[in-house]
Amino acid sequence: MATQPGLSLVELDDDGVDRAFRAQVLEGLAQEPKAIPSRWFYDEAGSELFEAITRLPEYYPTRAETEILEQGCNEFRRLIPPGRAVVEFGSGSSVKTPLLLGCIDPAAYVPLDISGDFLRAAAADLAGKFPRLPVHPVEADFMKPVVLPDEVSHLPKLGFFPGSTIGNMVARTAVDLLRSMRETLGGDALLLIGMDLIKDADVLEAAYDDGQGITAEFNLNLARRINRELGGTIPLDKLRHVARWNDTYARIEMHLQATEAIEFEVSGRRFRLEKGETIHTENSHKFDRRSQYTLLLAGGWTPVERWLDSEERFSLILAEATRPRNAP
Ligand code: AVJ
Repeated sequence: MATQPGLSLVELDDDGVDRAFRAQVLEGLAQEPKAIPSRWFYDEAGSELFEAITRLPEYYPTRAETEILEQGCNEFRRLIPPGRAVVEFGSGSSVKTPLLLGCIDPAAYVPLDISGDFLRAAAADLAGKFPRLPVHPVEADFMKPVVLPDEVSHLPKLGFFPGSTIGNMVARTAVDLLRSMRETLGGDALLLIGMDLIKDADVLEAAYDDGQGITAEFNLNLARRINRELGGTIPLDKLRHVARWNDTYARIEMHLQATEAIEFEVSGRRFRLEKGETIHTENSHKFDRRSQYTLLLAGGWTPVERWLDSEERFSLILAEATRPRNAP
């Protein structure tokens, strides 16, 4: 079922608690090994902490991707025809989105986000920078196919999914998302997607465990949010931030690890962590060219061009919706 415009997305229960948040936290803490989806990092404090992460010396992805967007303008213009509706998955960054829009002569800009507040702020910011560009924000869960506004239904689309957010998903979920993007954007669409690259484990682990402890705060903020919104009693001082490279799955994993055995409550239910046990809070998959191509092709997108930053740490890929045809 495609998301319809105008429906409220965040369902609250009688106590004003986000139903999906409570359900996923309780389910994730009851499971072994314990895990909570990383989407719940991004409350207001979490979003501000992520902004601070993007400015850290160790966290290269934002700077590397911005460099590609700055350097690639002429090539984007050559490969992306004018007159497209740019559909951004996520509410948009004040730096990256204008770089792209300023390059390619789009006909409209459609930011998609589940959070109406972030969405309206980003849309207003953008409208100020491009006063003649029609902006149509859509409050939607982009993990599902989205019905785009009538005003852009006749326009060919360019999907924009920067930041290597695709890396937060395991392959099955990433492929589901790519396929649903193709459904949202149409058979004549293009997709410009950012994907972080495999590199030395030391460099990756430092990017997710910085010297100032901002990423640790970002991770711990999830436990703080659980305590505040779900009546939790998690002892924050007995959890430590862990970021480790999992070479088998080519991903950085973030965990919250108990420094001693702890017991706590969430929404009236009791949980226990043994000393050293963790709650897995995030995957950030890293790619090489082959794994990128496999993932995109599995999701119905054929790569057209691929750019790296000058230090070859990050990549941006342009792909086109794969046309149905016979293959051997
Ligand atoms: C916003 C999902 C791309 O995985 O690098 C940064 C989030 N987590 N530091 C990433 C994040 C810890 C980030 N993404």
